[in-house]
Amino acid sequence: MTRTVSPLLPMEYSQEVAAAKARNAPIVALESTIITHGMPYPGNLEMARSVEAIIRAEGAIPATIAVVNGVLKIGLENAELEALSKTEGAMKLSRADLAFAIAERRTGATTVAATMIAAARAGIRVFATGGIGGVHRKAEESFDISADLDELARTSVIVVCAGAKAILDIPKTLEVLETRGVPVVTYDSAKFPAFWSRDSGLPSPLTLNSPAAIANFQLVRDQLGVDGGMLIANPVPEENEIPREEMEIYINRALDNAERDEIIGKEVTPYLLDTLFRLTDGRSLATNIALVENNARLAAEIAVALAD
Ligand code: PSU
Ligand code: MN
Repeated sequence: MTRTVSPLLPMEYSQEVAAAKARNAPIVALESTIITHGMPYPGNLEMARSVEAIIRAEGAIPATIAVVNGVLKIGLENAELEALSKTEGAMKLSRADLAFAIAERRTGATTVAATMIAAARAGIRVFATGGIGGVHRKAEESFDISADLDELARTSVIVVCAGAKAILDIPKTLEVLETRGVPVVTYDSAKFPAFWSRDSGLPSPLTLNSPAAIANFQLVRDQLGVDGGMLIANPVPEENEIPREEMEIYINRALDNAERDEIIGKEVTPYLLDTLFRLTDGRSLATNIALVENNARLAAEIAVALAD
């Protein structure tokens, strides 16, 4: 499906991404909410830089996506990345408000949903992140279901993550993905991973064991005319894992705090992530960085395989 887009959209490629597009090189998109709302400074900047370096080492080009003063950036120059990592009060942008930030010349970080929209618009097919948003625990009362899930259903980008955080209701998250026709493929394991831990206790709907097999699956979806995204779950490396039982104690405390402080809407996820970093004394941050790096590597391999 092709869409007509305004030639006036203020969208800019970084020098590196523009060059990669010109020679049809593999590109991996990266989100920026993880930088502004997902991790504290300076760990966020270290993570963002090392993830970009890993993608380059695998033979692909990184494109960190954000809105800076109303310009949709596809790839950030070094100084822009550093500035964003220190920005306080950046908007957290999803499908509902990505265009708002551009129209109103604001600065904002893109969530998984908004990054997918921008990546598709820029012709980038693969995207690496840490964890996706999903169905929150007690969603039957709060109705809190991330727009990431709907975006996965409608926008044709491959999203590589480490599963879903147990701050979410993982069974309900998988149910919604199934209903909306999103393939959930765990890399090299039959178990769906839960971010800090390699096993959520749930089987993975699908499993594939190589980047080439993932690229081939996507090719067949294209040939069939099945659009929409695909979720690749990449289990955190064993040496960086934090056991599920241990995290559950902290998660319950973070959820209690969120309820007590009456946190709602898009504040919920950043609040929970921040509380968990503090409760685990930064240990969850080290794991978080390791798993994003691991996802960047796999995403780059998939992008290279798709280009072949
Ligand atoms: N989950 C994580 N880390 C993150 C996020 C989610 O483990 O950084 C961020 C991502 O940008 C994701 C967004 O797209 O939070 C989801 O927010 P919400 O639940 O408000 O849709
Ligand atoms: Mn939400």
